[in-house]
Parts: sequence; C-alpha cells; structure tokens
Amino acid sequence: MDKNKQLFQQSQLIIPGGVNSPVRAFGSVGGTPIFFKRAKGSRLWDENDKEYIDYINSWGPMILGHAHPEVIKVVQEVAESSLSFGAPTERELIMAETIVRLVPSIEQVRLVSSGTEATMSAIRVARGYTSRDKIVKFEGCYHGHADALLVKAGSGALTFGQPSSAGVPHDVAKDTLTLPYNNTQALKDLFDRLGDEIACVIIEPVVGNMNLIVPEQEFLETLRQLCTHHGAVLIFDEVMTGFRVALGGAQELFNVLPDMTTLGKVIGGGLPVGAFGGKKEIMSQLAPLGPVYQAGTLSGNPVAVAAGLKTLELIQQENFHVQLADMTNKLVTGLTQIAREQGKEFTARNVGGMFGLYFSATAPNSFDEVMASDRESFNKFFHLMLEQGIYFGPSAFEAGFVSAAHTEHDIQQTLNAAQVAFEAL
Ligand code: HOZ
Repeated sequence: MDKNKQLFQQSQLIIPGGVNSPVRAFGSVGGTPIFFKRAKGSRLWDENDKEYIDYINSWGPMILGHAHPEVIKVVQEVAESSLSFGAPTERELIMAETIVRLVPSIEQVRLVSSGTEATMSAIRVARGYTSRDKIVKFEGCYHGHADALLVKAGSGALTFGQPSSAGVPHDVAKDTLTLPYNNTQALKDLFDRLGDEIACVIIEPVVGNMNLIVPEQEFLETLRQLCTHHGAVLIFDEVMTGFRVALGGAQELFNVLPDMTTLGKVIGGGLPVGAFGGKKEIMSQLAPLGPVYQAGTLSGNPVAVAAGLKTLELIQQENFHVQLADMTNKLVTGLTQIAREQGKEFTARNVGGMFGLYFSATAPNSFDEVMASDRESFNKFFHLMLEQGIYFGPSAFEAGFVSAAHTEHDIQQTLNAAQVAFEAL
C-alpha cells in the first residue's frame, strides 16, 4: 500500500485532520498529503522513496537548500554543549547585532520562537507604546494565528473558507480593522476617520499568504506617511520576506522603512525562531525595562540561533540574492512562456526568491483579484506536477520559494514537467 495514504489514515485517528498545520492536509487541492522522510539540497524524498524538487522549502527557511553541510555541522556542535539554557547566551547577542546591521529600520530586537509570537508581541508593544487599541491589517494578509490577527486572514484561514476563526472573541476582533491591499484611497479614508485612534498597521510588504502579491510603491509610501502623521506604529511583517526578497528584506527593496519589523523563517535556518524589532523608543517599552510584558522559555534557543546565524552568514556572500532572484526568474519566465505557447490563461512572477503562480490572465494585485483566479486549474496543475516529482505549495493561495541549491537542471526538469502538465490541462 502507498505509505503516504497509510500514514495519513493513521494520523487522522489521533491528530486533528491528520496534520499539525492545516495547509499540509491538502484540503484545498484534494488528495493525500505527502509524508516526507529526507531532504538534501533542492530535493525531497517521501515515505515511498519518491523524489521531488522542492518549491516550498519549509515555506521559506531553507534558503540555502536542505541539510546544508555548514548548517548541519554547527547544529551538531552546539547541540553537544546544550539544547537549552533558559538564560542568555553570547550567540543571541551576535544574532541581535547581525539583525540590527542587516535590517535597515531595526535598532533593537528581541528573539522569540515563531512568527506568530513575533507578530502578537509586536502588536502588544505598539498598543502599549501608543496607549491605543485599534489595529489595522489588510485582507488576505496572514500574520500567524494570534486572536487579533485572525480577521480576514490569508493562507490556511483563506483556503478553508474561514476568513476568521471560531474561538476568537468578538471583543478581541472588534479592534482589528481590515482594508483592501494596494488600495491607497481606502487607506486615506480610514485614517481620515480614525487615524488618531490607530495603534498600528501591520502589513506583509510583499504578500505571500494569498499567493504572491506585490505592493504598489505609492501604496507603501502613503501608508508610511499616514502612520507618521497620525502617530500610528507601522509594522512590516517580514517573516517570509526578511532576508529573502533582498538581504535587508522588502523594506530595503522598496526603500520604505517601518517602525517595527517581525522576522522568522530564514533567521532560524529551519529551526523554530522568530524575532521582532524596531525603534529603540518603542522596543524599550518591553519588560524588564518597560510595562509591556513578553517572555519565552525557549526564546533565543542556542541550537536554533546557531542554525540561523550560520544561514545569515552564508547568505551575505556576494551576489547571493542576485543569483537566487535569477534562478527564480528563470522558473517563472519559463512557466509563463510554456503556458503562453499553449494558449493557457496563466502567469507567474517573482520578487527575489519568492514566486507566485496564477491561473489568471494577469497577475493579481489584491485579495479580490486572487479570489477571481481559476482555482480548479491550479489544483489540476498542482497534481499533474506532483505526479512528476515537482512539489509546489498545496494551495492556490500560497507563495512558492526557491533556494540557493536549485540548479538550472532543476528548473529545466520543472519546465519539462510543466510542458506535460499544461498539455494535459
Ligand atoms: N501557514 C503556512 C503557509 N503560509 C503553512 C505552514 C505549514 O503548514 O507548515
């Protein structure tokens, strides 16, 4: 019997939905989730020993590819000295110095264990700093699963048709205002009405949770100006984009600086780490200095920080991001060209090493445009590619990721598979 099927059946008996994170259940695309047992470079192997080219890369962290020898070596060495102290270490200081040096707007930073913790904590600090309650987010942006942020969220919340989650108290959600992405006028209107009551605006500066959406420059710049004018804290959620779309993240790429930034994924090199940072004046609100409480036993975990530091060291090599973007660009250009030759309504685009695949005539710019794309064709395409050993995100609403381990050969193999898949559509 197919081992993936067998494991999924068993898992469903004792793990809700058979998975530990909803998108993995293949609910959006249908079929059986793949259970993986091994990964190296750009490749994955499932429990049936079938090989795949990986375009998820653990949703971003594996920017160097899987099991990079230098990352594995440092993880092994550090694990020998401790798995956790629950006390400060020198590596945490080096990590903080590295983040402050590389991310243009961060003056001080605190480490946590996940992106959800980072965004949840950033919002608490922003509320404490401004003494205001209202927060603003954008439709289809996903910032982890803290109660206040599960309002009109993207990613799994979107896939399962539940823009908000059950279990979120009305009193918590009522202070979360949502706006359409890339709609400058709606932004201005809201600030005109309520600007002086808004604690913060949180945004994915390039969205990776409703497929890939690129911000309009004017939209980001207006957002910056309005937040400054009204004393609202601007938070860039760079959990996905940080160190990926450019070394200094989306804020460097678009040259718009937030007051606070949340990070995750790449800074853990594949182990659980998150971070939030920003202006000293805001960050000094945090305990033990200030009145905003935030804490974590595994925060700054030595092994995770070591994996992240080695990853950050390696991605600072000259031309790293140029090459990553080039490789990703070859993929999206190739796919778009094949689709065009075959007369299929499809397009693709990338920002650095992050990409989107869209079954629509033009790349979407907002949540409504993403929702209007042809989901059925995506699902068919996904399975046709999967059969041929190409592993894209199992949902039309997720972005894709390329690593430095992906080669021209990987891209060509993917394009050959796409030729077959588009023909069969
Ligand atoms: N929320 C993640 C994608 N945007 C999926 C996380 C996972 O399944 O690992």
